[in-house]
Amino acid sequence: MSSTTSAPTRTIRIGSRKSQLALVQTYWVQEQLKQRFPHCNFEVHTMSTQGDKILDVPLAKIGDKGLFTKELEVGMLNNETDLAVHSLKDLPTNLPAGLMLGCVSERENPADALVVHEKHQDKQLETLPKGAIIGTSSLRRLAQLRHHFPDLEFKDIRGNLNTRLAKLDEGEYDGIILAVAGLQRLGMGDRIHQIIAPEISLHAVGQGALGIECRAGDEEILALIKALEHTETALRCHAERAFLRELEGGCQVPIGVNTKIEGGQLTLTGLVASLDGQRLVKDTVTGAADTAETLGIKLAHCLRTKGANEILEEIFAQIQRGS
Ligand code: DPM
Repeated sequence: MSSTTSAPTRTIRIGSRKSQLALVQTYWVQEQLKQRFPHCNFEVHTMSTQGDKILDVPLAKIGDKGLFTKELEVGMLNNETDLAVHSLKDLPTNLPAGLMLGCVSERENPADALVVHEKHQDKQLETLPKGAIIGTSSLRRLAQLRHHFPDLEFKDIRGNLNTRLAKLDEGEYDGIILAVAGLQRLGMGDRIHQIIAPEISLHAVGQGALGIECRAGDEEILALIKALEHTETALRCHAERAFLRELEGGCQVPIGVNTKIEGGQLTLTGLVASLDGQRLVKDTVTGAADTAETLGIKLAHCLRTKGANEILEEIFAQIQRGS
């Protein structure tokens, strides 16, 4: 007869997509959790999502809700995994019943970057030749860049980061637009040629931060993942997500944001753009940082009265027609 006094090692199962970027992010979370909770065992379970399988269709036409997250969510609801690590910008603002956003980690630079073909090493967005082809499949980037640089051409691009960079290097594009955070996490920060200023292009909601999702009310898991939360990033992202949720925009509409917190005050700037870049509706609100969600909702209402409604309705109709 043997008895043991130490508690059995608890195994926590972390769901992740299989892409290189997703795995880098998930291993980072796993390592952070291991350091803080050495008595637990953290196991990574990889899964493919719809967004990983459909590579030949422009993102905006597939429909957006949960493209990169659904399979990971099913895993948690079926009790096969306990938490899931996402790029926060890919996590829909309305989560399935039974799940919650349990943690927002510290944000990296949320801006977008221009990466150019080697023949344009001395150029910037402002100085690329007329007709230069820029690769992006983000409607948000497309609309804002078209607005500021009407002489550039834009072409869809899909695939993971390495595939996109290869297409650029082979000469299919003169430049491509990627998130600074993604390039940096993959150790490819040296490919960043120009960081795009917020005056030119506002970033996506949640860009640069990781979101950890778990079962709603799973206090044991929440206590673990809350240890990785970065309060300032969380407040900023809660304001951004409330703004997007209130506009009922999925992740594939031309909606951009920018946030900062100074002296307890949160400033949120948001924009809705028409696809041709002709119309940009933009405004800014400021208020106490602990009222983040209220600020997001307030900004959404401001933009609606300034014409955002009309633009969004047009875009949903255009996407449905498949144009
Ligand atoms: C979402 C968009 C894109 C990703 C749309 C947007 C970019 C698609 C494209 C919602 N998700 O930003 O307006 O350009 O074709 C994605 C990336 C990252 C997370 C890559 C990227 C890394 C950065 C981060 C794809 N999701 O934006 O270059 O963690 O914020």
